[in-house]
Amino acid sequence: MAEKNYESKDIVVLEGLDAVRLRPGMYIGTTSARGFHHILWEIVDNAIDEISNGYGDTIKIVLNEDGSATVSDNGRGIPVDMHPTLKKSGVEVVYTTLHAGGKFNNENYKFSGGLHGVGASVTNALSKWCKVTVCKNGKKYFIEFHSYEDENGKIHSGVPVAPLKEIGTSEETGTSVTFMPDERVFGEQKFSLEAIVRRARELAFLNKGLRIEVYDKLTGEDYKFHYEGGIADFALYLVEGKTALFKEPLYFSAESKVLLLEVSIIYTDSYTENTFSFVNNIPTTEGGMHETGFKSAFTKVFNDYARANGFLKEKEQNLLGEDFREGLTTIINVKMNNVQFEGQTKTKLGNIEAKTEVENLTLRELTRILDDKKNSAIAEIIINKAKQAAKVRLAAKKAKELTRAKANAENFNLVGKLASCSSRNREKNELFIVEGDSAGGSAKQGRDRSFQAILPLRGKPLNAEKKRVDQVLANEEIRTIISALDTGFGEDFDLDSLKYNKVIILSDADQDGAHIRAILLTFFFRYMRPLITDGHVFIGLPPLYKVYKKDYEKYVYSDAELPSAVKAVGKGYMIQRYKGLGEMNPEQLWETTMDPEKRTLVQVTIEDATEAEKLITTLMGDAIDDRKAYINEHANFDREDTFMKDYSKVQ
Ligand code: 1YM
Repeated sequence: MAEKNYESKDIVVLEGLDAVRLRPGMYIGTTSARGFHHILWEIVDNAIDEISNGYGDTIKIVLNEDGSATVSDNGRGIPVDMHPTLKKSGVEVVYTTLHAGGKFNNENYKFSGGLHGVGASVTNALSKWCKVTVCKNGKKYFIEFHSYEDENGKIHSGVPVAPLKEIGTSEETGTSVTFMPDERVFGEQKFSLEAIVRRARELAFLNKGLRIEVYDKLTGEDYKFHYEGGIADFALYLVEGKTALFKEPLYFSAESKVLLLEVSIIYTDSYTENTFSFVNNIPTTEGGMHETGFKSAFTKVFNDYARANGFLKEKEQNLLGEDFREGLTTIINVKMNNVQFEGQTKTKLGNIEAKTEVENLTLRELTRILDDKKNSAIAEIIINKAKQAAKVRLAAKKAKELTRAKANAENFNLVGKLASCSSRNREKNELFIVEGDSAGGSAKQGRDRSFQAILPLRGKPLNAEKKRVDQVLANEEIRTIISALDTGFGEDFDLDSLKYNKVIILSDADQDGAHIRAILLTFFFRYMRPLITDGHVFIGLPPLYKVYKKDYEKYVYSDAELPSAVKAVGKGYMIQRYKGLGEMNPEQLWETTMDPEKRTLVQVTIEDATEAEKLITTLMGDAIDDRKAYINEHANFDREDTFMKDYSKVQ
């Protein structure tokens, strides 16, 4: 791309800053953890844009001891010359004007990243102070902004303390920004190293060649990410611990007038499909036009190849998309302008043109790849796998029909297990899936039978990660769950038929309990995903201890809370430790774990689909050693086990 000169006069001004403090939610969605981190990513986005445009290669993120964060890059440095009409330096304009930036002047930016594209000024507006250093033209420049309260109690945010000032010389070029999120906006929050590292890694995968470093001054931990293979490396990362069917992912990148497309494809011997798509570095969890276009091209190219090369006989039917996608991990990375996000969580690409563009580019590129003789072995592996999947699909269909007939016959049996509730109010009804018959018995007696149903699980339900659909279905515990929920599963899953608004897993606070929980979540993740994404799945937290005296008792839900409970109960206290749910009598179970007024539920969410996917693979997949290491490292049965942390937020 031809280099364009850029000057401060090119900055387009669309709106003032004032509104941001007043309604932070309008600009960053929320002031909870997500919004708190969002203001960091706004700064990082600018650095990524600079590097994507071909200037510099490294971004450093430092978490400082005082709670502020520093982001720096080695690009050209934000323009420092005077904006002709605003009479301010480029840096000041960028940090004090909403929507300031070349981003709105398509000639200068090709495709720019960023979620809301609200820009660095929002970070400044929501910070207590913000300091920017620019190295450019052999010189070093500095400006500081602060947010202060005037004598009338009005807060003025992001105000320059002084104009941009030359403070020295420098051989280098680049921008460095340090900001302190304002606790008047965010309350007391800290940056999460884990979340930042995870996103930094993702950004390094999505932007081939980019170096991104994260350093936590408090702990001394540091991380460096750099992937020459980009999303091809991402695909390999995602299938770590699984058995890949070929070594190097299939990869292509292509460009049209409308968009830039990059795809990588790898297969494993598993039976599930994983598509991860991104638009302008943002995960499009709900898919959208780009995914639709890709899928239709993918199926067509492979069917055509299969026909042309004798893998499909004339009288044989075409294979289905789902046949080709069994065991497939795909990453689709799109960069384009004027994106429209839709869907419940605004993570679905709505631009219609993206469908045909991605479809055409994929048709062209995949055909080219398959026509290359050195890929014929891979093509054969993929087609044979799809043919096998088609066979199983037909067999599973038969098995399903059989199971349905059988399930009807066995309904009597199921009714015996499931203690259903009397109300038909789906909005209020709850289903408790309870580990073990004895806890199940207590739960049945302790519950409010008007809206709480109990399903005791006898054995461990089988591991849903490893088995094919027909095998999953053959398992009695799983079938029981499916019939109880009444939603069907897999492709047939229908959320509208769900009989319970909350599905609550109650298992013991030990290794077995964690395993059962993981198995159930894996099953829901694989075969009833909307149940999770729509927020119907919860984990119930039974207490670990009771601290009591003659006429006073207190339940304790974590080891951390124990000392304060002991203090509260006072002299002469006694402690009972609950090893399992079964040790509680019905009243206790109701009071501590089931009563909506008093209980704590952890809602299971999929915050980060790629991470969830990896976690599921590690916990449930083949690589036993990985799993052991993972469990040993993370599983802390003091309510903090990572399985819950990664999936959940406490309600
Ligand atoms: C640590 C954060 O903001 N880097 C950064 C930002 C800009 C430039 C370079 C830049 C862009 C352009 C020309 C251009 C920005 N400039 C603007 C604006 N790092 C960080 N590095 N020269 C320098 O877009 O053509 C907004 S961001 F608007 F001033 F051009």
